[in-house]
Amino acid sequence: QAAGGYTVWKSYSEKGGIADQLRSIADANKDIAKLETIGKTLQGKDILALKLTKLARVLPDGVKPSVLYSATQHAREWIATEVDMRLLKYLVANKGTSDVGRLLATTEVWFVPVANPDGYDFTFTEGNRLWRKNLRDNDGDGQITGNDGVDPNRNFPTRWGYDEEGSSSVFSSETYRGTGPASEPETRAMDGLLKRLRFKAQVNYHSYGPLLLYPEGWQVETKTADDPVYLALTGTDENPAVPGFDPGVGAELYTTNGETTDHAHKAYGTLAWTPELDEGCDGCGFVFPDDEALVQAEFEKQLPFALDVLKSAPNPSEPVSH
Ligand code: 0X9
Ligand code: ZN
Repeated sequence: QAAGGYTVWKSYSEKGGIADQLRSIADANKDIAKLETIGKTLQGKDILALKLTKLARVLPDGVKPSVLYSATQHAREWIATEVDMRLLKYLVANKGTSDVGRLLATTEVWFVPVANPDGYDFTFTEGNRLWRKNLRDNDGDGQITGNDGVDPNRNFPTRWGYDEEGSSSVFSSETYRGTGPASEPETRAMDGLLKRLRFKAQVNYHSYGPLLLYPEGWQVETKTADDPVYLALTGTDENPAVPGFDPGVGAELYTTNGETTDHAHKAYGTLAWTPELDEGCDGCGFVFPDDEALVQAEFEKQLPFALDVLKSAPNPSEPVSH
């Protein structure tokens, strides 16, 4: 895998990359970490999920209230993976403190820092920095071109293919939905985890915003908008849970169907958010700067909301907010 040359960014599969980092964290923290493969990509890469909780390897999965922090369904949204990894590293580093210790005693914290490893690695190769989708060879010509890839955030079963506005039937579209619900192995891996764990909450990091979106995304007229639990954790326009972020129902931005958080919410009753992280500079868009201080600042900005969601997981009807 061609990669390297960056200060901050690491591909999934390079030496010392995200997959290696997840393996090292799990090996070095056997008391609180368990790594598992939740599926394989089209190219056969392991899609890794890490469970962080006290007695991670002794207790069965899902015995405590569980929260999933997932990232980078869209290959080019590198800041999402970095924020997710820094949250994991923060909890590990602070496992001995009373605050984090209590969270690890009472909840399970799950991480899928790269939901689309094939696509993510592809963006580290020359000329492919802005690739979004997975690496499905739609037209079967044996190469990856503009006709290829399925949007992992349009391939979920809930409202899959509901209309042509919220996803596309055209191979070359950035929102191509695939040939059927959960046609992609990356979707089945994530859906399998969502179904098995029935998470209290999912935070599915994307970029770029700054926005803090929640279901439902397929149409504007949904009652989720008035759900007091969503409102309490998301905050208001005046006082958003993430400073400077615009909170709202996903569909108000634009409609989507077959989208992950709609599926988590509708199929499994999970409270689910899509933070659209900052671009890092005016006009940077999907290319967040390779700058340690800016990346760390973005993580620190996200941390209070991420922790509020975790603290609220045991009793979501009485949400905690910082
Ligand atoms: O289009 C998406 O999948 C997400 N935006 S991104 O720029 N990261 O691709 C937004 C999904 C959130 N839901 C809705 N907007 N309905
Ligand atoms: Zn995205």
